[in-house]
Amino acid sequence: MNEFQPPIPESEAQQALELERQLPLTGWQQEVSRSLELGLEAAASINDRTISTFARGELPHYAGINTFLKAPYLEDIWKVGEYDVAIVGVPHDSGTTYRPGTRFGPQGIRRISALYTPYNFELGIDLREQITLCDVGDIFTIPANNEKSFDQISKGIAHIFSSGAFPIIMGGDHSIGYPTVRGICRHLGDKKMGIIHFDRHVDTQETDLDERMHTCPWFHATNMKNAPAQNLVQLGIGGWQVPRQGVKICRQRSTNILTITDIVEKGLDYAVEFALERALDGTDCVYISFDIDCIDAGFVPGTGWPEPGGFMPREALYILGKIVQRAPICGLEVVEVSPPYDISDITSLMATRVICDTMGHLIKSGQLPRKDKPAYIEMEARQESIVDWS
Ligand SMILES: [Mn+2]
Repeated sequence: MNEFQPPIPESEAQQALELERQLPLTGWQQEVSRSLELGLEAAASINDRTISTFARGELPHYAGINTFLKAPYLEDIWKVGEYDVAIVGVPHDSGTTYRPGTRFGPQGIRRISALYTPYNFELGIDLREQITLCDVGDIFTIPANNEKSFDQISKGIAHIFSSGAFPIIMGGDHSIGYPTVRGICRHLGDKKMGIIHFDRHVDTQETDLDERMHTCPWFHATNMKNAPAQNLVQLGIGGWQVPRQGVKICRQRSTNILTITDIVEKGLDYAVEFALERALDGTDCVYISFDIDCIDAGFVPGTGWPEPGGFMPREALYILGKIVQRAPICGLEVVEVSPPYDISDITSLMATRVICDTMGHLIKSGQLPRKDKPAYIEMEARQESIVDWS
């Protein structure tokens, strides 16, 4: 052995230092050239000649127009299939039963996402160098009408999903979980999805306050043949806000629940195995529905129904990351961020972290960038027998 060979990396940190070396800088260089071309070269007194007069890229972080991670705003939705990942906002809070404000969730998440760079140290990935990302803006929701909003959401998500771009949905309250899943199911043909649901609440009752509210998405989603209830995994459930009528449905339909104590006592890796085993049993892909209130209320004050005793952020992020690395993921939604109740944007920041971590792990697992459209996507829309929302 050559005595000058570097030692085998022993820690994640050492590996991370090496991984960074292998990342290209092409995307960054293109961004600089584009900024100088479109935004004028900087004033003569500026020594760093990569700086432009008008901010046109990542820097400075406090400047610029707030798309998610300052990704290009894709106004022409017909071109969404040209991107690996499409971020879409669903500003909807007509399904809330206590604190509203999630209609401002997409804005809040976009705003604080400006704090992030596209590079992650531990993963050794750089979104700017490895995938194409766009922000398609928001779904046109109809305030005070859940059902019309659901139709709009399903139609929008079906369009993004069938294009082949990986859909990342920024809610919005959790009532959107039904129409987002319905949009994906339209293009699953005979294939099936498992749903992995991070939450303190079961969200499985048929109606609440006489409507399909944010306590109800999984009752309706698991009525669809593409999303069986036995493949619904519910992680972090517990506390004093779980409606008994929802618990009854979980029992009847045999959903798969772990409490925080289950996960703490049996371990995070047990939770990962449990989730993968149940969500992938007989299915072709996994949809992740991440309710920000699954995290302990101390970390996420800006949410509709905060509940103490939830996940520590690193626990939830660990489980999420392992699941994304090992399952074919068909979409992600992050819901229940309510900026009017937030403090220092920390709830929105948690949502940003969930979204960025998911993209990072999708890259690590080889699911992104998308070379081919995943086999579970059917271009031909399956006709809904229950309701036509096209
Ligand atoms: Mn919840």
